[in-house]
Amino acid sequence: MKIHILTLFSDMFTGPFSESIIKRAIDRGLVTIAIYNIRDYTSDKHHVVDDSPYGGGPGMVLKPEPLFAAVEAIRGEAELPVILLTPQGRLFNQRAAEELSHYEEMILICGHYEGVDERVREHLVTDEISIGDYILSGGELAAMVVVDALVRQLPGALGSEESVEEDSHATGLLEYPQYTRPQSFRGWEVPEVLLSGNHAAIARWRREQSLRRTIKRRPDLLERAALSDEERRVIKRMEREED
Ligand code: 9D3
Repeated sequence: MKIHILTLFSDMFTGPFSESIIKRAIDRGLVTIAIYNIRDYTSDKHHVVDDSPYGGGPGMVLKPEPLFAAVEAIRGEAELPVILLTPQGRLFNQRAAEELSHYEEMILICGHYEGVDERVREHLVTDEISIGDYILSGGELAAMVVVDALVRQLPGALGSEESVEEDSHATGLLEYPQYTRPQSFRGWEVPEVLLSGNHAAIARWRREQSLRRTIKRRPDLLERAALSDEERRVIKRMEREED
C-alpha cells in the first residue's frame, strides 16, 4: 500500500509514524507513507496557501492551486482516490477502514483553517472523511487515525500476539474485562471463573460480559452484531434486569 499525505504541518507525522505497528509495517515494506508539504506546491513568491473567503466572514480558506498542483504531481497519469479529511465528511468507522484498505494507493489531504476552496471538493476530491463529531485543529490527527486503522489491517502488519479476528469491532461487541497477575490486588480479586481452567465456562462468561457491556454502553452496536438466537434471548433477559 502507498499512502500520500498532503499537509501544511508535515512535522506532526514524524512521531506517530516512527513507532509501533506503523513503524513495523513500514520497515517490513507493507506500506509506504509519503508526506508532502502543500506549501512546496505554491508558485507565487510568498508561497501563499490560503486566503480570505469570498463573500466575507472569519478565517482563511485553502487555495485550490497548490492542492491541484500537488495531487497532479503525485498521481501523474494514474487515477488515485483523493480523500479529504474534513468535519463534513462521512463518519470513519471499521467498515470504512476495510473499504479503504482495498486501495493499493491513495492521497489524503489534510485541511486546516476554516476549510478548502469548494472547487477542490468538486473537481479533485473523490471522498471526504470525518473521524468523529468533535472539532480538531486540522486534518492531520484525523489522517493519522485513518492511516493507523488501515495499516494494522494489512496482512503481516500485526505481531503474533495481536490479532485482527478477535478485535471487538470485528465481533461487533465491546470487549470483555481482562485481568492479569496479581490474583488479588488491594483486596480486589480476579473473577473465579477465569482461574477455573474451564475453557467453556470462561468463553461463556466472556461472551456474557461483552454483551452486558455493549447493552449498557453501546446499545447501537447490537443492531449490527453477529449474534446467535440464544444470545438475542440473553440480551432480552438482561435488558429487563437491573445492572
Ligand atoms: C467554524 C466552523 N468549523 C466547522 C465546525 C470549521 C472547521 C473546524 C475545524 C474547519 C476545519 C476544522 C479542522 N478539522 C478538520 O480538518 C478535521 C476533522 C475534525 O475537526 N473533526 C473530525 N474529523 C475531522 S477530519 C478533519
